[in-house]
Amino acid sequence: MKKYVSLFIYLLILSGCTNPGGRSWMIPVTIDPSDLDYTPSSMESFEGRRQLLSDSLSSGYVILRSADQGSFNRHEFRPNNYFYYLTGYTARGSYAILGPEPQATFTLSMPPQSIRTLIYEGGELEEEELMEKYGPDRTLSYREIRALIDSIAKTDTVIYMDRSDRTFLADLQRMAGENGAARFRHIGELVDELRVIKEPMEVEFLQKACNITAKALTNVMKECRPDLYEFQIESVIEGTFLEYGSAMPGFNSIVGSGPNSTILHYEPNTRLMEDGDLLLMDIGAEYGYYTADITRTIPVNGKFSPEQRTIYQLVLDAQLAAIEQMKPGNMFMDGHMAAKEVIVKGLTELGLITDPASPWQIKFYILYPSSHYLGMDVHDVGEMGGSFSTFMEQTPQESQESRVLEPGMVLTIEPGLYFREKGLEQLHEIFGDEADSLEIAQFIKDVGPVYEKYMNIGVRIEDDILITTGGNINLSRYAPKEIEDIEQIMR
Ligand SMILES: [Mn+2]
Repeated sequence: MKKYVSLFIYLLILSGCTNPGGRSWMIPVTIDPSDLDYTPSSMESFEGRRQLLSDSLSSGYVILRSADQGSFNRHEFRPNNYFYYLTGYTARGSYAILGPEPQATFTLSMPPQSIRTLIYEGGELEEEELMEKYGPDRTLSYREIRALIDSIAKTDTVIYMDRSDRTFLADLQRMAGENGAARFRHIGELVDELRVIKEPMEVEFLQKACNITAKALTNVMKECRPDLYEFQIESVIEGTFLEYGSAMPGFNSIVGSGPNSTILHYEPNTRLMEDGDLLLMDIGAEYGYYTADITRTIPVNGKFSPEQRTIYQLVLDAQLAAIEQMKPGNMFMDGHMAAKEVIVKGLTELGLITDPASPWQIKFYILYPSSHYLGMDVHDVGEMGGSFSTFMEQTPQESQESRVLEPGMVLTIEPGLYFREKGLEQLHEIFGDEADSLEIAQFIKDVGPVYEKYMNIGVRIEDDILITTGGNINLSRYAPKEIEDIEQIMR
């Protein structure tokens, strides 16, 4: 029976059903950690990835380890993304080596075991089970694989490893010694392109991560009221994640109210919320090592003020225009450009921009490119066809040099507007090189009285979009974002 339920959900995803479930906001999320089980079909996926990799690994080795520096600031242990992507194995303190053709081999090490680890962490798989489940050509003990890595590092071969794992890089360099000629290159060169196009299994994890996150957001909408602390909202969010089997957030939850809603990466979450505040939540549950990244902005007291409503609707219109552009054949930055056009027009009509052709006036409000890839990393790996600064300088009229969208990509779209209290005062400092001070002074004089009305309003609306052959599917469609829906749930 369960098989058919998940089949049905999958068909729903494939058919691009965007009905958010009607007025009751039924979010299809179940407590079912068995969907994380490592099965023969997931084993095929991991095998397929290693096969693709070995095709491009002409000579040289891939050496990865399951734990990295970055894991230490997580709430719970999780394996290194590259290690997991290629092995499916999640034990702490394990190594994988992929050797070059013709005798391409996949070596996996048993994690170090002692009576102490048995007592504190429990036992790991026996060698036989490891072989059967993860399909390495051979397994080695921790000591044996360290010795093998040491001997490979001392040759003059190319070694692909995760260069963001600084500790392991230093470790390898030390093994190579002063005369070592081994060249350490980033594994991303071989793997990032594979990670850009998501397989059905990856999409299912992302969909579930999004559904759990949507559930958390609607729970907040029901619980939110003035005189709660931001961390109490954070506890509703992360409590919901845990409730549905998400071990931890994919990144630190941003829960900013009032003035904090204007701080892009606000994280302390310690303020007492007041009547009349907006609350901005940029959050993501992680499921099966894939993370959602959804932002919703709501009125703390359940009803948008006229000023909040104006800015909110403008950002929402921009976001909807952007999502329409997210289809195969269009460019990675087309969504951002569409959002930018709507926002610049809206701000001009409101009297917040005096010259819609002025690059610095636009950059004063539009602070970042609105899209990034999403996957195992919240800012997932992969070539976007341009850099932050080139994307920021482009105008909608200019030819866009970002990358063509393809089915299977998952990217976010997150336009926002932030009226920092001291925003206008900072103009000379930010744009002193681009605009002359008389021009800036005139802008402050013209815009100041309007800007004041919107002070401390920060609005960001972020969805996670899967590009399909026919267009796109909004994976975060179950998180309400229309004004009337939010106000109805908060009533
Ligand atoms: Mn994001």
